[in-house]
Amino acid sequence: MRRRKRNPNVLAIVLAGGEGKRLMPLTADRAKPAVPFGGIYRLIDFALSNVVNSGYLKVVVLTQYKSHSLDRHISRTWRMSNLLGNYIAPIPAQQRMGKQWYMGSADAIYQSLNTLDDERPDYVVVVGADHVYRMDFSQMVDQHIETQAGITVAAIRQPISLADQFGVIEVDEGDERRIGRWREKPKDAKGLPSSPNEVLASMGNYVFDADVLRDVVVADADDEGSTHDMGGDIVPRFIERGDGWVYDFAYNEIPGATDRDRAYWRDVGTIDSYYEANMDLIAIHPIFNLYNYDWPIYTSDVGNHPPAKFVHNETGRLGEAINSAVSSGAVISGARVEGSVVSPLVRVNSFAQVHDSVLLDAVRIGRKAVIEKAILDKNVVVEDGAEIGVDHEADLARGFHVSEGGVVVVPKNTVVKA
Ligand code: ADQ
Repeated sequence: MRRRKRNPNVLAIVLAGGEGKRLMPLTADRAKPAVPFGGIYRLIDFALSNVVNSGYLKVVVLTQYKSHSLDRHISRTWRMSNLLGNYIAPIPAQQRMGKQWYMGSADAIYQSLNTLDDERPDYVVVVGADHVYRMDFSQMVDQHIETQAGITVAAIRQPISLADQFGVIEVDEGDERRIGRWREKPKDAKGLPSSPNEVLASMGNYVFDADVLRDVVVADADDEGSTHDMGGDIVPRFIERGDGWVYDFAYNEIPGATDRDRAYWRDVGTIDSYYEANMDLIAIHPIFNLYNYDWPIYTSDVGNHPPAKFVHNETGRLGEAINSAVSSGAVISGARVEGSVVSPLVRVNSFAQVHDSVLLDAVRIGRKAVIEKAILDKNVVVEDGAEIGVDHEADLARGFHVSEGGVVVVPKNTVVKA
């Protein structure tokens, strides 16, 4: 029997190399985990906050694709943070083991195995960096230790229509915590016996014994048929030998969280899901509550900005924002903002209207402009009187992206003419 320890020594590995193709154009020149979210955050802040709030101090972040803004954010917000100590280290692809960059996520771990030698953990928690949620990973580690699993995979119920985006788990008939069958992104998933319109989906978070993880990624690196992907190649190795266990996210306990809040998990993989997750933050009774200080979501990459300001203009027209989150340094002057997320340093000028939109840093909205259901990336300038999201034909003709759900995305630095 393998040796098990109490008060385990845990290393967290955050996989942050994702390209995020389906989030284009927001990922045109930043890695998906670096995509700004909720005004002042980047997507990776949720995974890292969960790691830190779970009590883990040794954290490595594996970066790769367009990692410049991600590295800058990690060093500004996380590595230098007094609160968290100096334990969070971004590790870029270093070509340690071969000539190429990381191939898949398993290769990223293989090429970083030296951190296991340095840190000598008993257990390794591997998590993605692309999701918005709160999770206490120590509860999953406790279960992993109790069941003596080879791998423990965190899972959540998701609509069957999304099955082809996830690793889909069928549990063992005899034991609902043991994985009977695993399929990575199946096109023809079967629903759960108790709920035919849902599947049990992997959240992309795993726990391993450190020595087991080392053995499995080394074996995978030698396997020429492998795509070196955690979900596609590593998990199936454990399922084949009946050694994969599921941690049901429904049991995740979070201090200070409502039931709805603690069950919240969004894979913001597409423009529509990214948009909806932003909207969830500003619901009157927030669907995901950023104001829970018992499990804070950390970020500090917000700069040294003055407070947000709302002023009326020369004609007495109010500058107002309702059902919205407005970040510091923003000025809303004689304009109306409704149902929107407004990032630092945004300016909205007189008689403009912004509805149901997400404005990233330093966006400028000119006088009498109209913005409806749109995401404006950093530094977009909307000239006086221009309209976005009002006529999708016109939006497409100007080269903007219009999502399936009708969200218009305007790429970084674009100047939008009237
Ligand atoms: P995907 O998210 O499609 O599915 P992937 O693209 O490998 O899988 O991304 C997983 C995580 O690894 C992300 O955080 C990403 O940023 C990161 N990543 C990807 N390639 C990397 C690389 N080469 N180096 C470093 N980091 C990398 C996965 C699982 C599914 C599961 C979903 C949950 O494969 O089984 O259901 O996550 O969203």
